[in-house]
Amino acid sequence: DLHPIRRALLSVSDKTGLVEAARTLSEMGVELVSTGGTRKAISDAGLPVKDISELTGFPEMMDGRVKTLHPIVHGGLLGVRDAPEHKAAMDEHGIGGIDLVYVNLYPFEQTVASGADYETAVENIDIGGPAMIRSAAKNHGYVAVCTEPSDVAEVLEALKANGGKTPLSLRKTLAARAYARTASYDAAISSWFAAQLGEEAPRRRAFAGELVQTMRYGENPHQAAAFYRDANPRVGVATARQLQGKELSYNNINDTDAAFELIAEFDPAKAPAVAIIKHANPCGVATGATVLEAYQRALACDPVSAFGGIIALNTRLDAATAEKILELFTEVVIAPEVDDDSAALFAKKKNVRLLTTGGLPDALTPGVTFKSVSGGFLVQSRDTARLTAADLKVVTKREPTEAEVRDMLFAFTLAKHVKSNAIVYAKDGQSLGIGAGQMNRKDSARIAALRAADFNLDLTGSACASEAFFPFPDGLIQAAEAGCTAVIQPGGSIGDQKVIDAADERGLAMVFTGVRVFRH
Ligand code: 93A
Repeated sequence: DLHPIRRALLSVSDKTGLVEAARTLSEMGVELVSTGGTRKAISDAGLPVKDISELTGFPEMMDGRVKTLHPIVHGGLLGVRDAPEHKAAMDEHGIGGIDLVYVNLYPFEQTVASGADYETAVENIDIGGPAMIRSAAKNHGYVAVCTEPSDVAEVLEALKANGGKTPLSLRKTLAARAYARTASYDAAISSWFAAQLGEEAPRRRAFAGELVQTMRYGENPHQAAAFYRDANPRVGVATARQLQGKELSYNNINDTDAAFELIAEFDPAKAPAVAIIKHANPCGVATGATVLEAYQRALACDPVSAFGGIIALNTRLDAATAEKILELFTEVVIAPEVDDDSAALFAKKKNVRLLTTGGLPDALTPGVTFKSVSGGFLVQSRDTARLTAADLKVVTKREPTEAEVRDMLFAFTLAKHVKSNAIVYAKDGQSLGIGAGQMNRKDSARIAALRAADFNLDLTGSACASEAFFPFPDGLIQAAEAGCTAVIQPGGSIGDQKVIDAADERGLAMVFTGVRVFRH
């Protein structure tokens, strides 16, 4: 199972630690072969190294696009040393075996992240590098493949421990890592292309994430968990900076994401807005003249559920608000920015996690969402539905007032972020009752009204949003009895006429959106 390393091929974009590794290999009597820039770095350090052109008899050409794509290289990587036929081919064509490959790729991910133009991104798609990595990994029976400095360190250690040879077990581990690297590299390229095409439909593209954090546990303590960031992440919980507090848990991240995605619906240029989230559902959302007022109005919706919640702001956290927030037990606070005074106040409560994002995600940016199912996962484009007054179709005899239209749009925006079946009562930019996750719409309407009553919130003249159509009048009647005067819902049920009649009988104004915003 032990295989000696006589010849190593080094071709790296990131040259950190290269010379040290090359020196150690050289001292062990390993022959070094390299591509242009890598060879120069090694020979500049005074170490013997052959240029790959000497092996292939071809110069690097086409701006380096073709430098290692040659049978001399790939034969040397793929040849099965113990197979007589392979050996004969190697001898006949003067192909020498290559026993170690160290390749790190053109930095496609970093290039794209730095906002490079299209041509630069394309030029940074490495072809020869992944080809060598994949050839070497396939032939792991004889070849050790490294794609990171830590891989090289492991190989060097193994060489020292085994008299210049690598064990098969290590070569297998390295091969598994190598294919993970080429897979995530190609996935990054694929998703970049999809983004270039403005392709909303998540069909026929690959996905990959970069590991951000492994957690002590998942949704429950007996479940293992990890957190990955997209290859091209947008502003959000995956790119947020944690200023203080305990490590984020799986549930923290899930809830913080729900909170921040919701609050990003509200333009800070129009008004400060605050959302409080529990179990990925909002328990209070409001705008206000100040951040503090927005927070207090959000909290008023359900101060009981807010205990242990997640708070998201669409604007900078100020000291007055920070002080109020800290009166309550809160798991996470996330905001685009935090002023120094608030940071100082938070520092006194070390356990509260405080995150800043530097901005708000654009709620309309195309993207994808995932959901796991047994044996697979579902992928869909993210819900970027956004309605304006012009999208609403009045279906009742009574037209809504301007204030009712504003309340309805606000309530429907919240309903998009509440687990189905969702009913939201709201007025003047404040949620007054939220009914989430019930198996029938009438119960959601009832629970939303019960909550409002619990906290002495008056639903008279409020708007009611339903994220999907009312199949029967019962849910709407429930809302009318609670005091709502305006109803917003998608429409489209065969029961629509009955629901419209029930609204007319009660003097309600009702609009259809034509857009459903389920969330499960
Ligand atoms: O342009 S390539 O796709 N064509 C090749 O034949 C090739 N061979 C190695 N890119 C190629 N490489 C890459 O060059 C390696 O993956 C590595 O990232 C880089 C090292 O180039 P240099 O040694 O000139 O700095």
